[in-house]
Amino acid sequence: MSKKTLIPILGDQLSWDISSLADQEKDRSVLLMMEVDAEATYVKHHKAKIAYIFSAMRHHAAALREGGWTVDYVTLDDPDNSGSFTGEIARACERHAIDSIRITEAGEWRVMTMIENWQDQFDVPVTICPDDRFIATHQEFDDWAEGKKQLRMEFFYREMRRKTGLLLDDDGKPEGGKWNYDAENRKPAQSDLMMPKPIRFAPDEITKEVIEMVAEKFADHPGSLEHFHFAVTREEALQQRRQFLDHALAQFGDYQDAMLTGDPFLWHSILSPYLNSGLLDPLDLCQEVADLYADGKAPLNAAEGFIRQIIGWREYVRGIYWHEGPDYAGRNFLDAQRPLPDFYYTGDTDMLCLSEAIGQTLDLSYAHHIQRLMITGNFALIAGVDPHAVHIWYLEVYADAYEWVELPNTLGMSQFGDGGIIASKPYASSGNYINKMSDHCASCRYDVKQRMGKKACPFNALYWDFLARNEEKLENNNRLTMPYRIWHAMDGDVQQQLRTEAQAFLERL
Ligand code: FAD
Ligand code: DLZ
Ligand code: SF4
Repeated sequence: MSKKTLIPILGDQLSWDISSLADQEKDRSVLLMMEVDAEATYVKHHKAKIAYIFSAMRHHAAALREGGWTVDYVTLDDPDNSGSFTGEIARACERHAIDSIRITEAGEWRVMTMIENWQDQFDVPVTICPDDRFIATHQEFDDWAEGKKQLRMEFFYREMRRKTGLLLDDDGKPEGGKWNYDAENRKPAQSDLMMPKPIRFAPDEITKEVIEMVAEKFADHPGSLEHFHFAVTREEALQQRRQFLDHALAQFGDYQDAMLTGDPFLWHSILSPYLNSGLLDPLDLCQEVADLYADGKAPLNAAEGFIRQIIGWREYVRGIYWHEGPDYAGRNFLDAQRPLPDFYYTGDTDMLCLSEAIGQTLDLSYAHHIQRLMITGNFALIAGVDPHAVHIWYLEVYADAYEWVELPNTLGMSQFGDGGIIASKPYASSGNYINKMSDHCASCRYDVKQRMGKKACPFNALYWDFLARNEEKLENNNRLTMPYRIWHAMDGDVQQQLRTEAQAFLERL
């Protein structure tokens, strides 16, 4: 019997044209897909995230089989399941006559280390294929970063615009004359019954079975399965993509930073789980957005803003993750040590902005960017929570969270743990910003205008306390000159009182 190539397809490699399958012969290949306990529990992923990944994996395996591939699929409840990727490769090597292993690189240092050991462990050649679902290769990012003092997303993004040709005119200049229209994308929103809603996909038999299994096996994990709404096939993900492009994209720019009580989605795309697990292709999506702009169906600030999130931010954070190395996860520039407050796992807090963001996260495994950055992230930052604990929470609770994308966003952008590689200043703010961009404060038990006293919004004293607490490390940041000037101009008694109130609040947490 001729030997075959074993091709493991990981849970975030659910793309029909994944690089490990390129040029492979179907009758010379065995594809291996494995639901393993170690991946579900190395952090306590949200129940709906696990159900999404397992169901999407099962549907993808069926599609691959229909396409003529041989797929060996190990379910979590298989009594012989060893519980880990490496254990399952070992078992697959026994089940099949294998002469080589071929895999697309993983999205995490942890898993890459496992894969790099397989050649020695199993004594077969292992080919690791680059993940070509991204626009920039690791080498391109490293070349761009080489010798630069600051690695600002904006300049990397322009390179990606040039590389893809997206939103460039015939002379290679940016459409409309500017690279970035972010200044137009900061409008607060008002509740509107006509607002688009993402499609809720009713669970089919496969999804129902997975949900039942996850409910039983991961009962102690955070989050609910009651509101499961994800697409689990490429066809369904394409339907959500259509829904967004036809009904939300045009307003995406204007209201990108807005927040509304009771509305978890606004004009966001809700496409990140599908982009990150491979059901949708990022470049193809951006090309359609650029075409809609060219056809007059989407304004430039929306099209540019959306494309920037994907070929700018998404590519940039991936570049940073691999460029900075595995020690990035342990950085803690501000030496913040506080444990994460319990209410991040219950939503049980009387600060309305936080209970909204955390409540919908536990229900839906989703929050949009500005909630992650300016509500849950901002609070953890100004309260001085250990950035590693914050990182674990974000990795657990969001359906789109894989370390390559989550870690730089959380530890770098949101918690300033890398000392300013990603963010030129900490994303710290008082209640004022939240009041400007949301309708939460109007219904909150706290008064956002008060800095001190029982009714005062806790974000206010915490913000000043954060600046004072970290003055030595932050005072020379020229983007903080103004806030420090205001702090120093305050009466000493007021300063003292703000700090005392912040401390008292933190002790009660
Ligand atoms: P939209 O607002 O519709 O944006 C469109 C797409 O742009 C997204 O689907 C996503 O693919 C991409 N995008 C937007 N912003 C970013 C960004 N900063 N980094 C990477 N891609 C971006 N995104 C993840 O995909 N996974 C994560 O684990 C993750 N963790 C985050 C943690 C923190 C603390 C913060 C501040 C942001 C994080 N983000 C993460 C980025 C962003 O919040 C999500 O991509 C977005 O909320 C997903 O919802 P959406 O698809 O509706 O996005
Ligand atoms: C996140 C996740 C989970 C919860 N479970 C699995 C799994 O059982 N099998 C699998 O192949 N992948 C899973 N994943 C995604 C992997 O953790 C992901 O592929 C790695 O983090 C590498 O990016
Ligand atoms: Fe949040 Fe403060 Fe506004 Fe309440 S008043 S919603 S705690 S920012």
